[in-house]
Amino acid sequence: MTSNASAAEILRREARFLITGHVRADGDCLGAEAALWHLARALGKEATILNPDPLAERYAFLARVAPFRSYDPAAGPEQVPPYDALFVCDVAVLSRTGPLEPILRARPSRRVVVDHHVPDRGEVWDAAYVDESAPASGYLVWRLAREMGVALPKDALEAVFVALTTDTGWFRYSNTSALALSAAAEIVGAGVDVAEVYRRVYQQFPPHWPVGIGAILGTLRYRAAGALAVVAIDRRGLAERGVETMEDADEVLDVLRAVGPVEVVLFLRELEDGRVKGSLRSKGDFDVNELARRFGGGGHRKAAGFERPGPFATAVPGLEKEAEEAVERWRAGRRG
Ligand SMILES: [Mn+2]
Repeated sequence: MTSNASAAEILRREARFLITGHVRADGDCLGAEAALWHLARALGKEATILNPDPLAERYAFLARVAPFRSYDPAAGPEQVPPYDALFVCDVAVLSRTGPLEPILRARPSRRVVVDHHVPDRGEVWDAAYVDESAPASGYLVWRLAREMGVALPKDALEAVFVALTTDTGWFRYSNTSALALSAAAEIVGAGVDVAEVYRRVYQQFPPHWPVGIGAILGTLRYRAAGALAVVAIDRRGLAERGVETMEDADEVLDVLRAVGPVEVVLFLRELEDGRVKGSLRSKGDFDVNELARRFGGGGHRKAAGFERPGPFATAVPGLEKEAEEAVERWRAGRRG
């Protein structure tokens, strides 16, 4: 990564911004984008949020706090408005912007990344506002605004709160730092309603949701003497239970981590396009980022993910075996 200017300088100097993030944006990615949009607007600039995907159902309420647009592959590159600088949130490689990547690469613009992941494969940025120790990308936008002396409006603070809470698992994970909590305290002090955000993000699932969670948990197998919990479900497995799609199922990761001997969780699911999406979580010092990287993904030490080509039934055994071997090696290393 190279950075000749700062993110703040580019925000002050340029006039038109395009804000985007990774495919299947999560609460942190979306929260960071919304806060950045407000920051740009507070500086009197033009800004557009354009994502590779529409808002996931659980984050649909965020449309109230900022205008989210999603890229429609059928409509072509013209739907991407002209811009002077591109801001990419919560990911440091353009390849993770899916169908937007070729368009973003073709446009001459400044490129800025705002991210808190372990820095990855070289992408060239004009400015990198990256801090691996930050609890969330949304936190970084909040900090950037503060450094620039810009007061964010309440909608932006709500977006930052969504970013902070979703990426820290509601202040339970190891990224729940003192900085995360003091930012949250200020945000709540400014009037963001904690219970309301919780209700919107975690208590608005459709009636089929628990059925889908049950179907996923029904595939559970323990590996590596119970240290690895694996669940894997394809679209047929859901359809058999009358569930069409399970957009949001990350709660199974919490259920499996609640099991005493489980150190690592591997959750494999089949995406609409037949690809395999993998989510990895670690409770202790097993590094899931390292394992995810071997599968072509990445993330953090305790939370990481990857996507692989299908077909699902062919891909799963190999991924499961490699994960099992990695956990076994880690266990052997621990025994010394
Ligand atoms: Mn994040």
